[in-house]
Amino acid sequence: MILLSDLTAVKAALRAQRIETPSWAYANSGTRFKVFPQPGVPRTPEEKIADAAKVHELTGIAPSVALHIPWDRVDDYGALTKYAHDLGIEIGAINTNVFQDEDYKLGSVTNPDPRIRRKATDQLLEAIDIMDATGSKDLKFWFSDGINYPGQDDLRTRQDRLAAALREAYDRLGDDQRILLEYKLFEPAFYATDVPDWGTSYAHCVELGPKATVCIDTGHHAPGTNIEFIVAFLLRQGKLGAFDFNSRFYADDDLMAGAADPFQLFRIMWEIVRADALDPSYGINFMLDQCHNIEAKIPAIIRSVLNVQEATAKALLVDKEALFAAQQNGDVLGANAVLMDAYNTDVRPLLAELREEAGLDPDPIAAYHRSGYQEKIVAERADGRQAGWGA
Ligand code: AOS
Ligand code: ZN
Ligand code: ZN
Repeated sequence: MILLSDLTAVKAALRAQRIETPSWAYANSGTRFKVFPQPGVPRTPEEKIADAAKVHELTGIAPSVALHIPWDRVDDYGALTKYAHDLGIEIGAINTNVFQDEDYKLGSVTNPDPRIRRKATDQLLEAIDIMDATGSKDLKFWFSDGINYPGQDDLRTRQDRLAAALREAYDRLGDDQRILLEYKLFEPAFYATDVPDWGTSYAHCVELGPKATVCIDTGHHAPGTNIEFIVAFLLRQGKLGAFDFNSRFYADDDLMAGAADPFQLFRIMWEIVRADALDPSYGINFMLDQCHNIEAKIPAIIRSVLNVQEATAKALLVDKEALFAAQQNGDVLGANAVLMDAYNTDVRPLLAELREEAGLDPDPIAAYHRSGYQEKIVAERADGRQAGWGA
């Protein structure tokens, strides 16, 4: 039973929610088998930012866009930041791409060749210069580094090389900047990845210090992994910095967040709500990391934002007192029922009302289709190119 006063608090929490969209999700990207190009996709970082601003305009809760360097490299980051601000959004996390250069065949920061390690580390430092110029607070590292065969390189030495590069980057961070260290079980390395799991990321972050936290990409685990346990554990340690939300059926599928398993997304958001970690002041960056290969990109990103918002609304509706009481009493079925009641609530009318109260269209996807924006970008952006994979 939800009281009116509770509903006011739920709405306030939802109004404060922030989700960051990734620049690369607006561009052409897909699988290694085929990238299906779409008309109207952005050709420049500015056009990606414009699309992100459109998503924010329609949803009201996506006021920042993550950049990926060098995909989004420009000459003047101050001007790019001003361009974003003029459109009503911020530059979010700076992602470093140390996986698409020929030199990185055997790794970037863990490469056996010190020259290549230097080059990769310099790229990490360049990203901090970009943070200084854009006002971005988050430096996100995902290293594709790893090996394909037993014996190919020394597992332990590679950890030492990784730690050295991370240390150099960490020591260069400003007071209000931090590292988000993402992990991934496999791909492109198939035998051993250098940061394969949350434990490895967590240990490096602890070694580095308070300005290093873990980024959980929801698609980066072995099938069946209990991701909400990882969320709860890292929250308790104060080491959860960010999410890369997407969904998957098999591996790193990068599908729309909440599409494959909305219940999992709800369980994750419940741990966030349970820890009072939803508000932006807590410091978690709720990002999307997706590739839209066959579906229209901007509507897919809007759908993902709405899916995260729906999961959050359901998590906020969990009757905490009833849940904790049932848990304390050992009432297994009762406790589970409290959680399921919240999950099974249709929150769409509540969210439509919330949007109307904020002066937004209650149906952001329909509003996008009516807006004429898609027709405009298709007409203006002939020669849309692949700004992500294979660029
Ligand atoms: C790669 O699998 C990771 O999810 C990274 O976050 C990566 O930087 C991003 O997907 C863009 O390729
Ligand atoms: Zn990711
Ligand atoms: Zn990924």
